Amino acid sequence: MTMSMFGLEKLGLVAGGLFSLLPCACSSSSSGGGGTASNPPSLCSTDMRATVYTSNMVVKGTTGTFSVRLDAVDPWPLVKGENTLTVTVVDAAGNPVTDATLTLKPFMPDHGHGSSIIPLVGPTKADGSIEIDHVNTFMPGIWQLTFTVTKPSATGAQSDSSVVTFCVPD
Ligand SMILES: [Cu+2]
Repeated sequence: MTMSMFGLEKLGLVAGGLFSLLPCACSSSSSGGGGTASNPPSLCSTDMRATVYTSNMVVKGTTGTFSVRLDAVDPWPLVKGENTLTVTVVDAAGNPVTDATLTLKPFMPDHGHGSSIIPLVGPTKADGSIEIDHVNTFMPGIWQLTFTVTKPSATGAQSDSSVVTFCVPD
């Protein structure tokens, strides 16, 4: 009786030894990947050139004469296809400029091409805001949006350009 119990105990120890080895072999193969299955990082989250839109963000002009305030980007993030921006040209003090002309040119620096669809710049409203339709970012990836502002003046036109870099997700 005592001998057989001792025998079972021995068997149990042997079995326990085996089981303590098996989970080790098992866990090293099953949790080798870190345990969490994550989606591959998106195109835009890994590109450090991409700017994330924030409400009323101001894109400074290269000469500091005029800047472009992005009042709305619809939709955000930009989609492959048609987008609408609402912008306001502002002077160095941040005040709206209502008598300037504005153009917008989308460009993909990685592919060296723009968009054949010219963005439609609407009239300047009383508050200075301008709606720009048909901002056609038709491919996923980095797009540079270049705003060019020209303001007529008796002493010669003033101009400036602002560039913002957005990423269009796949
Ligand atoms: Cu492209």
